[in-house]
Amino acid sequence: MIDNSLLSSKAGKYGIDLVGIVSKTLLSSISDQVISANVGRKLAFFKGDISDRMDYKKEMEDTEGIIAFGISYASSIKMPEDGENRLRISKCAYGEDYHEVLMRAGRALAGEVFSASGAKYKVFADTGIFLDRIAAYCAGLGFYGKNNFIINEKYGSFIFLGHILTDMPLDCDVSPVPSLCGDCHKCLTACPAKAYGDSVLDYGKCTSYITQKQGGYGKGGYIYGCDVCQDVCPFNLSAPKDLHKCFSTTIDKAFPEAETLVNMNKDEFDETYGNSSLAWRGFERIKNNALMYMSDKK
Ligand code: B12
Ligand code: SF4
Ligand code: SF4
Repeated sequence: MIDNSLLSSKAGKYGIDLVGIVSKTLLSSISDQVISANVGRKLAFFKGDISDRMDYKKEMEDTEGIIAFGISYASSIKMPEDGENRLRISKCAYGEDYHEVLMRAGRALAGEVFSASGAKYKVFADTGIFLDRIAAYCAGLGFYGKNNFIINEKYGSFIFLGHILTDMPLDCDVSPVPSLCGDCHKCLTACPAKAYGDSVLDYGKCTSYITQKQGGYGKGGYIYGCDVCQDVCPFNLSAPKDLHKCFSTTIDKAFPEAETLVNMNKDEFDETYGNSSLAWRGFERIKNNALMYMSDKK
C-alpha cells in the first residue's frame, strides 16, 4: 500500500526532502476560498483562470491520487563585500535547471512506487495546470506564508515544488499546517518593488516577472528573478543550506561582474549558464537586463 511512510522511506534516495499524499478532504475544503480570493485575477504565464489552475483533472482526467514533493535549494553563498560592480542572479537559477532535477526525482520515485501495480502517473514541476503550492499545502508540506510561499518549518521556503498525478486511488488524512508568521511581516515590507498589497502579489510589479517577461532589473542588481522577500524570512535564516550538489554554484556565476556578463558572447553564456534555469529566458534577455541596469547606474 502506498502511504506517507512508504513515500518518505523512498524519497531520500532520489534527493527529495519533502513528500506527501494530497488530502482530498483538505483540497475540497480550501478550493472555494482559493478561487474566490483570486477570482478575476489575471494569472502570469497562463491563459485560463484560477478555477482552471485548481482543476487537476484538466491535466489527467482519470486522476485518483496526487503526491506532492519538494527539494531544498537554500544556499549559503553570499555577495562579496566589494561586489558593487557585480550583478545578482536569483537562487532559483543556481546549478542545474530545477525543472530537470525535480522531474528526474519525481519520475524516479513514481517509477519505483507504481511499478508493481502498473498504475499510470504524470509528473509536474512548474509545468502543470494544477498549482504546485496548492498540492504542497494539501499534502501538509508547509504553511502559506504572508508572502504566499509554501514554508516548511525546517527547510524554509527555498524549496522547489512538484507533484505527481496518478490513476491509483490515494488519499490521506492530513491537517493543514497553520501559519507560523505571527506578527512578522518582514517579507511584505522588504519588497523593494512594493509588489505586495495586503499580502496579495501584484506580479506585474515583481522583479522576478519583470526580469523574465518584459525586461528590466531589480534593486541590488537582480537581472534574473529576485529573492528579497525570502531572504528576510526567519524560517530561511535558520534552514539548512547547500543540501544538494546539483544546486551549488560559484560566486562568479551567482554574482557575475557586470562587465564580464555583458561582454560574453552566446557560446560563453551557454557554457556558463546553459544548464541552468536562467537559459529559459535566453541570452539576449539577460544581457539586455544587465545593460539596462548598468546604464541606469551611471
Ligand atoms: C506563474 C508563476 C510565477 C509568476 C507569478 C507568481 C504569482 N504568484 O502569481 C512570477 C514570474 C512572478 C513568479 C515568480 C517567482 N516564482 Co513562481 N511560479 C509561478 C507558477 C508557474 C504558477 C503560479 C501561479 O500562477 N499562481 C496563481 C496565484 C493565484 O497563486 P498565488 O499568488 O501563489 O496565490 C495563492 C494565494 O492566493 C493562496 N490563497 C488564497 N486564498 C487562500 C485560502 C486558503 C485557505 C489557502 C490555503 C490558500 C489561499 O492560494 C494561491 C495559490 O497558491 C508556479 C508553479 C506552478 N505551476 O504552480 C511557480 C512557483 C509559485 N514559483 C516559485 C518560485 C520559486 C518563484 C520565485 C521565487 C522565482 C525567483 N527567484 O524569482 C519568484 C517569487 C515571486 C513571488 N513573490 O511569489 C515556486 C514557489 C515555491 C514555494 N516554496 O512556494 C513555484 C511553486 C515553482 C516551483 N515549482 O517550485 N512565479
Ligand atoms: S520576488 Fe522580489 S520583487 Fe517580487 S515580491 Fe519578492 S521581494 Fe518583491
Ligand atoms: S518573513 Fe515573516 S511574515 Fe513573511 S513569510 Fe516569513 S515569517 Fe511569514
